[in-house]
Amino acid sequence: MKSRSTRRRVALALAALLGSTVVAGVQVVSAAGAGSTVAVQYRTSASTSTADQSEPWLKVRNTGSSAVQLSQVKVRYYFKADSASATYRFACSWAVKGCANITGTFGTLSHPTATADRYLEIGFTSGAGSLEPGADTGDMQLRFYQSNWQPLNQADDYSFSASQSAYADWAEVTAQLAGSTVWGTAPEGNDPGDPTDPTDPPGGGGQTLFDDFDYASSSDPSLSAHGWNVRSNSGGPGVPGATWDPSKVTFASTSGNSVMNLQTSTAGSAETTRQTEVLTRSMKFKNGTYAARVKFSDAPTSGPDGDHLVQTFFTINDLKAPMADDYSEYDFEYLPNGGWGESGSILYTTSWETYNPDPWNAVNQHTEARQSFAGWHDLVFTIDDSDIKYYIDGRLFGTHDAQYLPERPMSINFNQWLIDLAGQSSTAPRSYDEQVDFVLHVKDQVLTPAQVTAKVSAYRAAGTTFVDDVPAP
Ligand SMILES: [Ca+2]
Ligand SMILES: [Ca+2]
Ligand SMILES: [Ca+2]
Repeated sequence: MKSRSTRRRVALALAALLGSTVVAGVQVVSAAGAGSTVAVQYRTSASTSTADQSEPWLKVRNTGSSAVQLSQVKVRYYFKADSASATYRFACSWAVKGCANITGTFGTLSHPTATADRYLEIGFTSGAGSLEPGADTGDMQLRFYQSNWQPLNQADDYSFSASQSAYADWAEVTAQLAGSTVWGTAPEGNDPGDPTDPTDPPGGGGQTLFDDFDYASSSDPSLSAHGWNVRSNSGGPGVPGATWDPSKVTFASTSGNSVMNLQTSTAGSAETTRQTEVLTRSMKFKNGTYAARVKFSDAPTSGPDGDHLVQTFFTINDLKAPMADDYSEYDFEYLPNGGWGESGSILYTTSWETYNPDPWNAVNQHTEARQSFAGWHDLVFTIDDSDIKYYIDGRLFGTHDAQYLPERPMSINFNQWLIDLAGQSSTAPRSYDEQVDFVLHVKDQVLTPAQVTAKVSAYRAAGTTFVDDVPAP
């Protein structure tokens, strides 16, 4: 174990947020109460046996006696794939609750039948809100199609009915509420809540956040609907008086893959310094696997080099009191130009028990490498009940001890900021980029880096750019 007293605090980023309205936006979702249940209505607007796309339109209705948080509801529509290798894409044409609040992912049944070997699972983000007793979601005009745009055969699909031209209760789809099946009949042997289902992970967990960062801009409503906050409130870490600028978080696509860019710039003064941060609004992430593909850079995109830049991927919660032991933080921090007393490129991974802001006292364990990490890297860390492991590009980078395990859930964050303005004294403008391709979290499961890669590949093959079924704490 080492403590570094020279380090400034990434933690201050969240400490500053806690004073703002952001925390008020954190969803508090209780488990579904007794007597909570829903019904699902179905109709289709594509009734032909062979169609360019399947159009299952759905409504979810609260038939219980207490309010239902839609983020706890999952609806499955079962179908027979057109071939073993067929992949499908989900789309939402229109929905009363807002298409940005509706997710669609595809799964494979563990016990395929003559009419079903796949399913489309519809979920809701926290932005979809709740349903009072008797209320329904209104129209959800959904569709899915083969990724290669070849026609699909609906006649052999378990949940399909050509004659269902108006909404009515439909038991050939299932609904889960907080993990329990409360509506419909799954194809035999495939009840989504069946504890013997071999696709259910042993020991629980497995709920996943995956985001390929496919957005138009930092003000894209989907970005917020998917739970992200692009920071604008002032405060640490970094140069005192610097601006956290949401407009410097941008998105660009190459070969169909969208990448998020965090740009940090300065012309040598606090007034001209622009820092960037993107973080989940919810602190709901604790044990499990965390992964991101991140591009670090050693040089500015323009202007003179040398600033004490920090490029990061980390999880964190709030320090409730100096040295409170239920504080938790896990960092990848890359300093391309040194800082914190270092003179060259250095990468830190750091696991925190707690700290005292004043006088500064850090209780943490870290692993460091003094070399360039410019370019794309697969960053993974895992947290279970015994230790914290950090991996870079599939190679174990550091293992940290059980005394640094988290006590409470955290947010997931990316930021890029300047430790100080001492690395380059010029007043010429310069700017630096940190890019993020995707982020993945799998709750309560330790995945190998190869399993992370396979999971991301599977989401991409299915056309899924976002999913989040990690329950609120
Ligand atoms: Ca079919
Ligand atoms: Ca991406
Ligand atoms: Ca702690």
